[in-house]
Amino acid sequence: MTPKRYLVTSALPYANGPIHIGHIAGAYLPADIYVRYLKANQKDVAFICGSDEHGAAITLRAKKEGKSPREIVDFYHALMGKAFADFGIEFDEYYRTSSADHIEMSQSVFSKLKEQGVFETHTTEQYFDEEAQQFLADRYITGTCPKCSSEKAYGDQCEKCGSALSPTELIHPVSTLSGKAPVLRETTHWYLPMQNHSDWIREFIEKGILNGEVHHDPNQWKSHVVGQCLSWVDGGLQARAMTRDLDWGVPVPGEDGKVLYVWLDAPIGYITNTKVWAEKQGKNWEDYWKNDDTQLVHFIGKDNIVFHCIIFPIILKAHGDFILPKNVPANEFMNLEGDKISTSRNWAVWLHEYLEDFPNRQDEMRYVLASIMPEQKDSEFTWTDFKDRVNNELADIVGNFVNRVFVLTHKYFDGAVQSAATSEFDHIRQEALESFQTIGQKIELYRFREAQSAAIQLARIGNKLLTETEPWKIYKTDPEKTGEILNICTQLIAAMAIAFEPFLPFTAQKLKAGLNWNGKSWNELSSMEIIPVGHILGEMPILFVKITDEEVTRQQEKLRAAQLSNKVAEPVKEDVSFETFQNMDLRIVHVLEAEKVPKTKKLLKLKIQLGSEERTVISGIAESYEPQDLIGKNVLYLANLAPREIKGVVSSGMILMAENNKGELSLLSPERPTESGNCVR
Ligand code: B3M
Ligand code: ZN
Repeated sequence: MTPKRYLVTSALPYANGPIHIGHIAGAYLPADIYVRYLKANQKDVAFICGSDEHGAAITLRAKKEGKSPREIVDFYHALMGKAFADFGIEFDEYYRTSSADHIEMSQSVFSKLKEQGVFETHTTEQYFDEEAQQFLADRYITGTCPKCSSEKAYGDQCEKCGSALSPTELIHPVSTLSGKAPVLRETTHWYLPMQNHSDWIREFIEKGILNGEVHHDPNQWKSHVVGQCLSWVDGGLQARAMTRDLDWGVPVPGEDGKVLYVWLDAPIGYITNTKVWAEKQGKNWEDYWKNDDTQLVHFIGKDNIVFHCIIFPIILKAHGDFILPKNVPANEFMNLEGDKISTSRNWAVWLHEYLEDFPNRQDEMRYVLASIMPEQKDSEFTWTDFKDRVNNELADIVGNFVNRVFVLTHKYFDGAVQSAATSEFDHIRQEALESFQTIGQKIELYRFREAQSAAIQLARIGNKLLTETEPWKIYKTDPEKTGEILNICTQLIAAMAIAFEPFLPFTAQKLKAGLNWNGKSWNELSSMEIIPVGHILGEMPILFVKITDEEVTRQQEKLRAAQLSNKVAEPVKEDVSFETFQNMDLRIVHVLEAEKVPKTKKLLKLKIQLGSEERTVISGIAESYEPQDLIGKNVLYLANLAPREIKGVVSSGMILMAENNKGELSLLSPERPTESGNCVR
């Protein structure tokens, strides 16, 4: 069934920081390409996004900057909206979840769910920060992950191993507000009993069946998306709280001091923002959300899969009025110069800064990001690769081809398109048409890398023709054939002007302007006779200026400088007396033996020498050192830490280590020869 209309969404970015190129490659550029293609084919499309302005992401940022949540969201909403627009990501609506429209929409969805008995209420004990007088959910609480032992797990998720967590599962929980250990207190919340929905969710994901009918083709979904969803369902769905004890968020109707869980209100933002858009357009928003002949597609990054493929679909279906997504083509992650992109570590290329540093060069970045889009697995952006792709592909292939055709046509024929009446170049026409068709097919399969590469193929075909026929050599003897070759090349440029629109919209405009031609819509291109004989070409500007080595170095240096300036040391703990310090018995000890502790990843068992005494100590350094690297070293040791039993071994004292930002450990050794057992003071 061909859809009557399309509703395309991109994840609503948190309004707590600027947009970086990882976001763009993940959820915004693929959606923009898809939508531009649909619009070029005159489809009825709504492209919906907006800022996600609730949740701990916002309030914690506000606290850090000493501002109110309102100030934070106002600032970043404006910054992100402008960066998207300047980069040519053309949403039909970019609205906000702190708006009155959204509060009304989410409250009405919540109330209907509540009336229909979709939720359960549970009174449970939850962590509470007595100093901050606040319950601690989600990012308000950190601790050790029960699954992978990462010490930086949040109350909702461990970023290291990806497990979904609840605060009470954390080992050694700590409040991110006060840094203190929290206490337990009773509170009542509305829960979504997801376990009651596992059967139909499994059928929906695995077979594409909804209410006993075919809903979508599950083979068109990416395998990593289906895999992640099924492993959630297999792991057993659980009741999940849909409300929070906070004061920033959508108020729970009729309840003081409680707001909706941000992951309940944020996806409803897609509905609010569609309604806001439709009303401005004089359209009926309900056609987009309540009609089965609408194709709903969510573009997101892989960390949002469970919310869009399991939790939100449960909400939509339980509500009863709404359609479910036909596809969720989530992307994996794009890394940057060998490391994970991170807002908190300031390891990112910020979109608004790219636009300042490279004015009017949106398409260069769009091109590179689409070329390395993490469609099936993680990928990596580096500035040297950026330079290579822009220079060798955009400038040398696309720019050079277009330039040669314009120069020659102006030189030999005063810019007039000549006739191409023979069938000598039919194979070129054929090849070009096939490439053109491939673009559409690949876009419809969400394979944007291959689609863009098919678009560039049009220029490759043209370059090859020029190289093989060398029209500049035959003009004197065969001007007719020269004219014919340039005609074919001009038709290729016209095809590029259409085909580039989804990927390189700024270049597509320049091509049309240079061709002196308004363009045609996608589906009008059925032959390679696009520009009529006798048509006069205009002037074509240089399409792509090469990226210099200096520009690359400047960007690399900028990255490292930003990361350093961002480095804020952990706050220093409260003062202690000299006596307290003196109570710690610090020594230099000699490592005699080292071996791995079986069935653990992190632990080594060391035998150390302290003067004439030998001791055993378990140390969590196995991820940073091999046992043989330690033997024979003199290291810093806390000798009077009370012995503890770890994995059945009594461990005495503790080896002291320094930790870097990546969690790698470094032993501390004396600078000059020092005997084992010597004191440190
Ligand atoms: N704001 C999470 C994120 O930015 C979240 C997406 C909401 S989509 C409804 O990764
Ligand atoms: Zn973990």
